[in-house]
Amino acid sequence: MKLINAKPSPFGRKVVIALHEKQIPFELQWDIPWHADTCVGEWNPLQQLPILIADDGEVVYESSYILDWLEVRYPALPLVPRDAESRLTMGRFRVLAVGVMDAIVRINFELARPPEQHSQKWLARNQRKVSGGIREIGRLIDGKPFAVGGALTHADLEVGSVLGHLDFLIKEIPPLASSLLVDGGWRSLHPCLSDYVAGLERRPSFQKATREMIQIDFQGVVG
Ligand SMILES: N[C@@H](CCC(=O)N[C@@H](CS)C(=O)NCC(=O)O)C(=O)O
Repeated sequence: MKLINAKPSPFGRKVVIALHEKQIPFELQWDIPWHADTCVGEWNPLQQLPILIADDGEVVYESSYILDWLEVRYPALPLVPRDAESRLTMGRFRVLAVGVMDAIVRINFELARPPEQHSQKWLARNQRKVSGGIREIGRLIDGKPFAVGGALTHADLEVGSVLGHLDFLIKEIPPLASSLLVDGGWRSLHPCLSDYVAGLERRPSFQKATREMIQIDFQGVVG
């Protein structure tokens, strides 16, 4: 199967981690969805990466849905708990992680506009979502090594791909740093978060899912 992915996408990273955890061989193709020569329109009506193309030609997009699809088609080495209550808890982590990442994307594009067009109200609203979501993730994890039960699940992939991305974003996209350091930054929002993320990042699957910053013309997208 082939994964079309963007650098340095946290959305793509969770899919890469799932593929490694489930020991599914795959080919990686890089694309820049923000640039005019992107291939996304060919495969995904929503024009976003990651996109997974199965060996039989089936095209699957939207990172959380790709995780679900992989679990159904490749049930070995499961990343979803069996009991329904645990699956519901897993879904709550997904909601929080996706909500935080979506708010970060909105902040990023707001800041890509000329400074005189920045809406401080909109930035503050989205910063509250980032801090609130991360604080709640920390409260729910509360010192445990895994978000749900005693093993790695989609909840850890969802949360880990976002929290594990924050230091990277602060370093690589300087305009984002001040928004992501509001309230003292993600580590200050709950005392358990640093250790939780460090534990995930030690896993071979997370280490193999490396990140690299590339030049992206965000201004060109919103300008
Ligand atoms: N909800 C989507 C978000 C994916 C996403 O935003 N991908 C970025 C690359 S990191 C993208 O392709 N953006 C292009 C666009 O939104 O037009 C998912 O989870 O797959």
